[in-house]
Amino acid sequence: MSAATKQGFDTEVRHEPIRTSLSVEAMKRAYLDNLFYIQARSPDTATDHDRYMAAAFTVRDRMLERWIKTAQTCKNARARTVCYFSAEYLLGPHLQNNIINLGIADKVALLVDELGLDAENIIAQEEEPGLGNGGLGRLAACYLDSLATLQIPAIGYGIRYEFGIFDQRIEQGWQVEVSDLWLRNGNPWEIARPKLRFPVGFGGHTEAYADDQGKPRVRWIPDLVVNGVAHDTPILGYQVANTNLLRLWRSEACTSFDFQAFNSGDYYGAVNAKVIAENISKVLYPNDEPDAGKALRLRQQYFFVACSLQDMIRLHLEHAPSLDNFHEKFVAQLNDTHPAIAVAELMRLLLDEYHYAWDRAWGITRQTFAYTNHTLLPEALETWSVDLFRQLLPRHLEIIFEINRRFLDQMRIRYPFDHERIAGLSLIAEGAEQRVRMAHLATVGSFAVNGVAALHTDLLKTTVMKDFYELWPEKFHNVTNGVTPRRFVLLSNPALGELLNRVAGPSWARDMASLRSLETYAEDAGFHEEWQSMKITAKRRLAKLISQRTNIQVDPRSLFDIQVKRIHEYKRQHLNALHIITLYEHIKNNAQLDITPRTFIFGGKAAPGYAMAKLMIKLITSIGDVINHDPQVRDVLRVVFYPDFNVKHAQPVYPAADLSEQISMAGKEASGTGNMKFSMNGALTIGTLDGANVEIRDEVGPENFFLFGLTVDEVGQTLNAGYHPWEIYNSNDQLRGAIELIDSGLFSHGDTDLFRPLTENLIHHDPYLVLADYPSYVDCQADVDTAFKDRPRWNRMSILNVARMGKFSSDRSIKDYCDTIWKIRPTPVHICSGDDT
Ligand code: NBG
Repeated sequence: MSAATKQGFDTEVRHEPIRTSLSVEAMKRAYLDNLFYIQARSPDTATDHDRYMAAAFTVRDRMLERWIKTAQTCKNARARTVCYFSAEYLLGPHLQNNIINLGIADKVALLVDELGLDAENIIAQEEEPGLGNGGLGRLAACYLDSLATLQIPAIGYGIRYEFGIFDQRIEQGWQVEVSDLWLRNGNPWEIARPKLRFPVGFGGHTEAYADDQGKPRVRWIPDLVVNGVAHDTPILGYQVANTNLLRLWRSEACTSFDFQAFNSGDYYGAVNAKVIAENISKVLYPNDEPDAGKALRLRQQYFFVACSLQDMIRLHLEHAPSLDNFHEKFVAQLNDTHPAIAVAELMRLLLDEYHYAWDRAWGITRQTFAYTNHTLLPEALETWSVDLFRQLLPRHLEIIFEINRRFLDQMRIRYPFDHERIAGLSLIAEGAEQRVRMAHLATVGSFAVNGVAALHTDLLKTTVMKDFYELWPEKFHNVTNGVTPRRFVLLSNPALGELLNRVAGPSWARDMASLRSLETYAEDAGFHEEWQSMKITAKRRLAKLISQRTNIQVDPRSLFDIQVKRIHEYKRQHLNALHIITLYEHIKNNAQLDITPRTFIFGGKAAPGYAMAKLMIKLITSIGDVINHDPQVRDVLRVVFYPDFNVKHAQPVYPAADLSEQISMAGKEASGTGNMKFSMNGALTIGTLDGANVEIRDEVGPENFFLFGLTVDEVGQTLNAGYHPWEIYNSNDQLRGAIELIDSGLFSHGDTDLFRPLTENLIHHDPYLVLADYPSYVDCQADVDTAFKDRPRWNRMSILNVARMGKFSSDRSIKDYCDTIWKIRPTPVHICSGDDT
């Protein structure tokens, strides 16, 4: 018997039931114990935050055995493991999600009742970890949920930012950024592992030397070394025991003071190194920021990748004698190019630390990584200046140059004299300043590359990655994004969840394809009534939140027309705004008009340095100010900017939507995932043929989707033919009227200049074809108006949307990754204790 078993640490031995049992009685006692022994409070002195902490620890306790057992099971099975490398995870609050995944929601409801707790207030205490910007980070979080649910051995690796995405306040209609102090009250979900730390070097120089056998080697002598300390969060699957690991790294100075500097009286100099080291994991970069001063971001990328690879190697060498088969035990999925430096780092480790020959090292490296591309926007394709690289990561630059040299040598044989093609394939962009192309590094260093929706993957193959696709067609895959129905239906929309449990059976939440059975109710009048009452309940809930958070009163019977996502010109919130102004003018000019009352709801953050996006927010809030106070229109139109859009605030939004705005210029939105969340909750989409909209429309049927706008091909033709937005402006009275109204100062207290940068840009440049798509958008919105008046038709369309959304569960996406890219199979985990009474 091992020492651990004797001491009762072995997980096979039954734990104190109070910490593991799922019975109401045990959980009640555990909650009170935690309140007392962890928070040091009695029930009558506890604050809501104390109650939240006690509840969180009660739930967390019930996950730990599952977590430890998962690690053991996967270790014993020597299971192939996927390591998801992502600089962002937009997890959202944990408490309710874990309750749902544990399958104890009903029991918790009883407990809350028996103890007379206010569940809403307790839940509201949780600060969400906003460790991401938007879709990309949220996708990573959905994938963690599905990986655990599908029982796939997986580790999520990333950065434990001390400050996540900023909180957004709206002051006088403008966005104001407030720092996100998410850790200030403690984080009950994470377990710090102070002993699990790895050194990470920066800067310095490299040296050639001969090893014991006289072989030429290189070593890197960094001039700064920081430590990465592991912080672990358990990720529980839905109604399975499998509980995966999310391991986030926090940076720390290697020694807390430079004593020499300190003794010589340079106190500030002495703490400086500590400050520099700790800055690395200090703050998440908002995307869409201008390039300047992003050296810290490159540091962040290298920092988390270097820690993660060392951790994987440590795990591997616990069982294996060497790294020869590293790539058989691990696959590392690069979530966009942010972790692409991992390719060079693994090469460095294999060459310099483990003394592999180049070809072996390259073989292992290329079979370890797979790369997901998330954008075609040229400004979002990462490149780093060679000079910066040389300063920060001199050894990696050498390795990248060598990878490139060998790669281009092969290409010159394959494409003799095709200099243009070779320059296009090169990992280095030449020009006034040489730059490292991270997407190229990721592509050359991976065994698979994928886009995130069918259209996006096709565009990758034919545009930015064309030469690579021609070279290695078998390397390219499509994996259409998905979202987790646990958080975005069960948790966000409990009424719909219950309805679906009843008509499709409770297994729908892990088998969303089974929702097809809902189709039989599409014409059922009784079911329509239930459907509509579920929707109106969700709309009332959102209306109440809107009133509390913005002081704007909205009518739940009006059509809720919602656009929530990052604010960006390509996403075209201004197209939506122009439509609102058009309706406003119609009503002003024709009081008798029979327009379906609508509430327009916007939400989303603008990057702090993106002036145009911030002006778009100001425009929306300003339109709202005028419309919401105008007695002539306020009964028909309302405009709301719902501040600080994050996961927590998003959850009540999707269930309340009638109409989902997915109106990007075709070819620009790689996939979109909000589009899926809306549709799953019974909203109908008005959208262009962009990203996953294309597939959503294919699934739900064109008759259940409001399509408008130019296609990708038409966008190309329009731009090639020489696009002149002012011609459209001059020839379309409605459009001109709307833009003139903005310029008149009506929405800006007479200030005719405020919105000029926006309107001038539209009239003279309009890079995202807002004006070109405006007529078809307005027409399509008129169809929406008519459809909404025909309630049986609308209900039918809404039901069919939900019934046909199976494809967009992140479970399907993860299955695709497992089958086509990772070649990983489930490893089910079983636990012995934790009675289910
Ligand atoms: C975003 C795309 C979205 C897509 C998400 C997730 C980046 C770089 N890309 O369209 O803009 O849904 O990734 O794949 O954030």
